[in-house]
Amino acid sequence: MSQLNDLAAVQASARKAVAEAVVTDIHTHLFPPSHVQMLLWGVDELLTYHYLVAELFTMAPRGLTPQKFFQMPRRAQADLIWDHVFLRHGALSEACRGVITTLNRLGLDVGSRDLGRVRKWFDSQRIEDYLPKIMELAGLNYVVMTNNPFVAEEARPWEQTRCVPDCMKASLRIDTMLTDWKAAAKAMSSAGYKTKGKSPKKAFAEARRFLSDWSVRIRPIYMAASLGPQFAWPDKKNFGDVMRKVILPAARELNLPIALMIGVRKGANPALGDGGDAAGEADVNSVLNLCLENPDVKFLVTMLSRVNQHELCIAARKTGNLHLFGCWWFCNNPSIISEMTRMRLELLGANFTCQHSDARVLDQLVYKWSHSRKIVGDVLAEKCGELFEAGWRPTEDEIRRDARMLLGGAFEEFLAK
Ligand code: RAT
Ligand code: ZN
Repeated sequence: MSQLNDLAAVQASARKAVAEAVVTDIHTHLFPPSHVQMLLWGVDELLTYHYLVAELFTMAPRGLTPQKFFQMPRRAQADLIWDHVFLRHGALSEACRGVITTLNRLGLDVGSRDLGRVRKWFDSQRIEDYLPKIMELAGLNYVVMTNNPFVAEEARPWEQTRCVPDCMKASLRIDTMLTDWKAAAKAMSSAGYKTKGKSPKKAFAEARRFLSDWSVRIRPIYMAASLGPQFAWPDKKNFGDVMRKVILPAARELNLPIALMIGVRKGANPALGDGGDAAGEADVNSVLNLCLENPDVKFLVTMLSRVNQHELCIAARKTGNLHLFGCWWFCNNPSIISEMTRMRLELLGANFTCQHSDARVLDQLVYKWSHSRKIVGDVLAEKCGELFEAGWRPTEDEIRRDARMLLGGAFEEFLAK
């Protein structure tokens, strides 16, 4: 393939490469269809996304309390959000625009504001056809799920042999072990593991056996936890022992990277449920300490506070076992995605995963990826353009290779190394 010889062609090629790249979505909260009701999809689920529930309570009349809201049927909750957030106010937030983009890309007439018609259309869809349709619209090869063995409702279906489509891969969620050892020990003990005796050594060995059995059962591609801003390493007070004696040895034995999402202040307003968590600045040096102390373990890391992002890029330059991913949750907004992607490219080249969707509702894959692709395409065009002006002459293939790196290729290289 020949080198590109003018600036406009380089920039157009970068935008096209990102728009057309196959994407690997490395962190979602989706479930396989065999988990039946747990795989959320459709307009009522889109409208009651916890990002939008939180927005509703910034503008709802005082008489509408979260308690009242959560007691309502899903459709009534969706009606309230449609009315207050979309019709009575500007629908200007990223989460609102997301619903509009999704419906529009599905071919529905959102301009008419006819929620009844939209619902009718969804009622006529079948998940067997709808899942591949969404994967294709979003341009994904596969999504990584979040599979928590400590939630009984989630764990049960895995105990029967059920098939998971190739487009969904598992990750083993271990928050409970790290943040609430007592609860984890109790759950493992009810599942037949001897985690409740007097000897912590024996309990930790059993916990490793539990992880190993789950790893055989769901074949995860990494283990994952989300942690608070107080995350510290070395850690003597909180989860240090569990990390050292259970998680790190299991990561080595099972050859699984550990994904850490750091900076969430869980339950800042518990009344809002999933929408009640807040963000806090964490200590990046702790991330670096953990990686440097365990060079034989791979870490996938994302942080919630915008303030942490620059230092985190620098940490990733200091060690080969730290892979940065995604613009997580409150960072998943155009202005911040643009800033973070530009900064990461400037400090790390294409060796990071620029985004994940965190989709909880299948249909969200459509907007999360179409919005992010646009921003990442613009940033890549800018960076390729600057390199061209410096004298480099890339080929289209090279630009396509780099776009894929940002959207899943670097993740797969990291897993394989
Ligand atoms: O982004 C979200 O939907 C959050 O509620 C969390 O799920 C977070 O991403 C996590 O994985 O803990
Ligand atoms: Zn998540």
